[in-house]
Amino acid sequence: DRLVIATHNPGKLAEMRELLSPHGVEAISAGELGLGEPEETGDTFRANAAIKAIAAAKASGLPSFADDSGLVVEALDGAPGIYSARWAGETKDFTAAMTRIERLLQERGATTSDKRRAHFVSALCVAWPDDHLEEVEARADGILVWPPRGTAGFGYDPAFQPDGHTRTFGEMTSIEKHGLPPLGLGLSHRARAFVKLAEICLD
Ligand code: ITT
Repeated sequence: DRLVIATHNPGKLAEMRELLSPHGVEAISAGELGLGEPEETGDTFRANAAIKAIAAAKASGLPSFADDSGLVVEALDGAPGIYSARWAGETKDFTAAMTRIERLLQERGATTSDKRRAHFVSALCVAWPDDHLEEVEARADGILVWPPRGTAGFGYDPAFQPDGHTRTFGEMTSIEKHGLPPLGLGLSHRARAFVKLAEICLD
């Protein structure tokens, strides 16, 4: 079975490959196939995941797997949300994006952890060339810490400490971030969404 992973984000690609690896599918990335990036015009994570998966399935003729994800900060009315990648700008400066979030939290007096709640969302979509679609979504809840800690992972990982843990995603190995055995299945939003998807269509 060949599957296209429809992302141009290297951090995400690495995680999606790891999550797929026990399922015996040969995964090729959108970059390796030279596929372009469709414009993400949806107003939900789910809609943008479908846009990316459908575009890759049409362009490649292969089943295609996309993730649309982001960080939802409760005290900021859900920002940056579906704009999480765009907040880092063309230069993908996530230090600047994390600093901007922290400044906004300070302006709102969000100093205690109950006011610093946030969650990551991952919407996953698999699209087949015959137009069949499967879609799932999951979240991981936690708090935002300042300053950011750790250099693992990507994006906003150093600022996010999941509930029940004392380390940020940036301080975890990818195995720990996924919550894979021996630590239990499904810690990150992406790993949790993946568990749902695997139940539907991967085995
Ligand atoms: P593709 O569309 O090519 O997949 P992208 O980076 O543009 O790549 P999104 O539009 O889904 O992807 O943006 C999601 C952003 O949310 C991503 O760039 C990260 O900054 C952030 N994000 C999502 N999942 C994350 C995670 O597990 N850890 C840290 N940040 C994450």
